[in-house]
Amino acid sequence: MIHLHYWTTPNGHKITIFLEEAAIPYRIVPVNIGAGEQFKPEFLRISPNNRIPAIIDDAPADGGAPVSLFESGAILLYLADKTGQFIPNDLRGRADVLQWLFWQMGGLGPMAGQNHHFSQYAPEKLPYAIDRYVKETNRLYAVLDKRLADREFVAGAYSIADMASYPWVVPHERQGQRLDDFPNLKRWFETVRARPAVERAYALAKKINTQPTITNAARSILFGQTSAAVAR
Ligand SMILES: N[C@@H](CCC(=O)N[C@@H](CS)C(=O)NCC(=O)O)C(=O)O
Repeated sequence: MIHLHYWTTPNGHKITIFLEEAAIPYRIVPVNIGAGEQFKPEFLRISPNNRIPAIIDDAPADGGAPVSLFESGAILLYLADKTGQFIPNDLRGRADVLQWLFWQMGGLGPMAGQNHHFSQYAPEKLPYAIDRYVKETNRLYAVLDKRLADREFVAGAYSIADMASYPWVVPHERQGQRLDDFPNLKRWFETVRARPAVERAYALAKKINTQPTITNAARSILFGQTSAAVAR
C-alpha cells in the first residue's frame, strides 16, 4: 500500500495520476497546505522541505522497512521502477524519459509556479516579475510544443514525463498562455486530459479540497517563509 501525503496542487496531481494509471492500492492523507498542515512534525519527518507530495511505501520491493520519499520527480521515478510501468527498461528510452522528467522538475514546474505567484497571488502587481515568468513559461511551452511535433507523447510511450508536465499545463490560462498558439502541445494536452485515470485523479481532487481558493490566512502561511519556518 502507498500512503500519499497530498494536496490538490499540480505537484500533488502528478502522483494521483500515476497511482490511478498504475491501479495500485493507495490511501490519501490530505495535507492542507493552506492551513499549515505541512508543518506538522509527522509530515516533516517524511518531507523535511515542508512541501507536498510525499509517500510512504509500506511494502517496498526489497522486503525491508517502509520507504518514505518527498519530491514529486523522485516519487514518480520510484513508483515507475516499483511497478515496472511508465518508464522503459532500455538505456536510451529510460534516459529520454529522465531528461524530460528533470526538465519539468527544474524548468516548467518552478517557472510556471513563479508565474502563478506573481500573476495571481503577489499583493503587488510587479510588471517586471510577471513579464519575466509569463515569457519564460511561453518559451517552455514552445519547447514542449516543438518536442511534440513528431511524437504523440513527450518521451516515447506515455510515461512519467507526461504525468509530470501535464498538471503544469492545466492552468495555462492563469499562466497567460493560449494553447491555440501551440498546436502540438494542445493535441497532447487533450489526449492526456481524456485518459480515464487523469479524469479520476482530478475528480478526486475536487472531493478532497472543496474550497480551492487561497485565503489571506493561507497566503500568510504559504508566502514569505524563511529559515524560521524550518526551525519550528
Ligand atoms: N519540487 C517539489 C515542489 C513541491 C511543492 O512546491 N509543493 C507545494 C504545493 S505544489 C507545497 O507543498 N507548498 C507548501 C508550502 O509552500 O509550504 C516537488 O516537485 O515535489
